[in-house]
Amino acid sequence: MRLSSTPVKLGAYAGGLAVAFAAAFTVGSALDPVTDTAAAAPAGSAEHEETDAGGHDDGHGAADAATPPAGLAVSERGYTLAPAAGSLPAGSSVPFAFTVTGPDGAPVQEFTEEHEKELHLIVVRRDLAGFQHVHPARDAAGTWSVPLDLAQGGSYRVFADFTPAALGEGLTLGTDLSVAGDYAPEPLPAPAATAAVDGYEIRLAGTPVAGRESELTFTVSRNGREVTDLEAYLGAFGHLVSLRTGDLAYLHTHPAQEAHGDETGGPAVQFATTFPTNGSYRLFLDFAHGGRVHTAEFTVTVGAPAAPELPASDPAAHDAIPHED
Ligand SMILES: [Cu+2]
Repeated sequence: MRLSSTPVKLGAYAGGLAVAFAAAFTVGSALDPVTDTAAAAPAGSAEHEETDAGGHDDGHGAADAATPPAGLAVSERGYTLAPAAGSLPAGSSVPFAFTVTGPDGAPVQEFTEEHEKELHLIVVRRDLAGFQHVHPARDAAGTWSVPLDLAQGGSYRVFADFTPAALGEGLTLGTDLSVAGDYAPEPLPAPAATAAVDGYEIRLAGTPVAGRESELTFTVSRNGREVTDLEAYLGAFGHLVSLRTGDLAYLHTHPAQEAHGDETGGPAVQFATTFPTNGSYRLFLDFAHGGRVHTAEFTVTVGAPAAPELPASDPAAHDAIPHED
């Protein structure tokens, strides 16, 4: 990862890009590169600074009380993520099989597609290295299978993100997967406003706060030029998975703007994400360009004391953001 040594003010720049996103986002001087390296404030402190005039969040909102973060449970609402094996040999293409069992104990056979797939599988080692976002195939008996890159040993976390047709709501279940072999845990990279992957540079702007929607803008460049022909991937120009360090609580966010077929977009992709608490998060941005999917990774500190509040002048714009899960 290439680190930006000089904080760059992106406010005016991002404001210009925002035209394409109509009025759904408040973009402007509040956007600063995410470069905070200061220690996080005590957990929960942001709750008591809630001044949103929208009135839909009393400071103990759905993000951190009524609805626990996703991905922490192997079983929820009668549905269970059941891997065929809890440990696998190391290898660069290891078959992984599992079922999702329903309230009747049988493998679920009917799913509702979300973002063009019945089930999204996210795999990451517990030290947040080795991120994979794959789409398993389901057989007639309801068993899902997909090859995983498990070349390095260690303890992996597997997240299955799906909507059982009978439930009509999305679930993300998580389970651990042990891979035998040498394990050299990687330290969490420091927070940075830029990330490099596959020859692309991605800049992140935004001011993440806990307990309510934070707007994050990723801008994709290549060879110093902004990429304006990002490709649609699974119904959007980007997919964002955020994992909380410590317990790997899971947040999956899609942009408000949908994208299909041969539509192109960029260079900016905007997300409204609700981080449940203060803390460090690892963000994984999937985007498609050149016929391939690329994943940019960022470490973000939520709740750094220096983080400015979003402007309170336009609560309607906040409420207009339609898509966040
Ligand atoms: Cu997916």
